[in-house]
Amino acid sequence: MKTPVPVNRIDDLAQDLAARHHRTPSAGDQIDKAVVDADLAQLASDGYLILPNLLSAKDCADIRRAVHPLLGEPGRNAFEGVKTRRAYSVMAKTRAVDQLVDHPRVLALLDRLLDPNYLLSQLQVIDIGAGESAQIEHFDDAMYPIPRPRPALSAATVWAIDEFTPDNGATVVLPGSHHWDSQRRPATSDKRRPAVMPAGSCVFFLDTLWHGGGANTTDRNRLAVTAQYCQPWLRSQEAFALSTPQDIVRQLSPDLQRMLGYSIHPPICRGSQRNAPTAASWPALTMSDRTAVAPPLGCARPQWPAASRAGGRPRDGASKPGKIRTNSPGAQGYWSVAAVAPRIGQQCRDRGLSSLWDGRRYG
Ligand SMILES: O=C(O)CCC(=O)C(=O)O
Repeated sequence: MKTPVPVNRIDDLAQDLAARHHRTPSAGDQIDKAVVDADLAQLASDGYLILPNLLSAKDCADIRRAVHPLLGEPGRNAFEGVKTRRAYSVMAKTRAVDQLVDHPRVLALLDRLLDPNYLLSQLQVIDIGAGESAQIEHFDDAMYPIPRPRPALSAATVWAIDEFTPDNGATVVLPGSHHWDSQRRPATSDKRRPAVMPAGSCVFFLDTLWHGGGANTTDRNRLAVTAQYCQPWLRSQEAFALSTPQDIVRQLSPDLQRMLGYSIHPPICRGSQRNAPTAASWPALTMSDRTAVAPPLGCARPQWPAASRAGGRPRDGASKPGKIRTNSPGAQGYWSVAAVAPRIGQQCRDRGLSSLWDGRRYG
């Protein structure tokens, strides 16, 4: 075990207090840096890129066979798509799409765009039915209420399991729209591009990019799998730690385990009993245990002092509430967006993404 780091100043909290900042080598490490640099340059300018032919025809056929039985009823509204069927909590239901979620080419980008121990936010199968209308255009990290323009807080992949054509519901993207401010909405005059690509390819985009499922004017369905990933300090769209039984988690790659939340964001976010949770160390819980216990599974809910509930930070780990340090940047001990934004901005500049960031909005 590492020696605990001394904490004397507020800046020391950026370190690994729990001495458990587990970083397994990412499968993305195997991708040539020049390839990743080129992909990132295209993302910075257009907000999206197509990664062609990453899966074989056999991979696609296997995925098609595995996910078809998982598809539910058609959607409840025009956004979900009234002729579109989806499957949720897919991690718990099949291993057929793991190879998409931790694909090295995708992880290589995420490793540079997001902070270490980023999370899987959503994993869905989307089968756009014949005759479906175009989906309402949107951007996917809109649920995080931070003004734009700003860096993307999450990123998405949409994998073509069937070929995406201009008329079968290919995802339609609005190039450059990741730069838009919070007020701007798509106009008919804005440029749109259907993500036309062979089966086995994926479109990768920043979640600040406006897009939508395309209209399917053909007489055949369009099958896709979408995986989204978010910063490790945000709430994910799907609750994978609840929906994925631990006997399944134990079978997954280290990348998948950390992305499901078996990881920590320093100093202590998502800890369990002062440690980073590991799939190996957690007891196997039954489904009824899981529904009875709120996350984090099996941990007593800490009784924070009032100042902590008001937004301050505890002095010590999750199992040991203590006095709140009051030398935090905000007037009432809050770690405000204004306080963290310059750090986010610096990270973006370090990663060559300065064009995505206008730090003055929070200044
Ligand atoms: O199916 C697609 O191509 C995109 C779907 C989408 O953007 C969504 O449902 O949020």
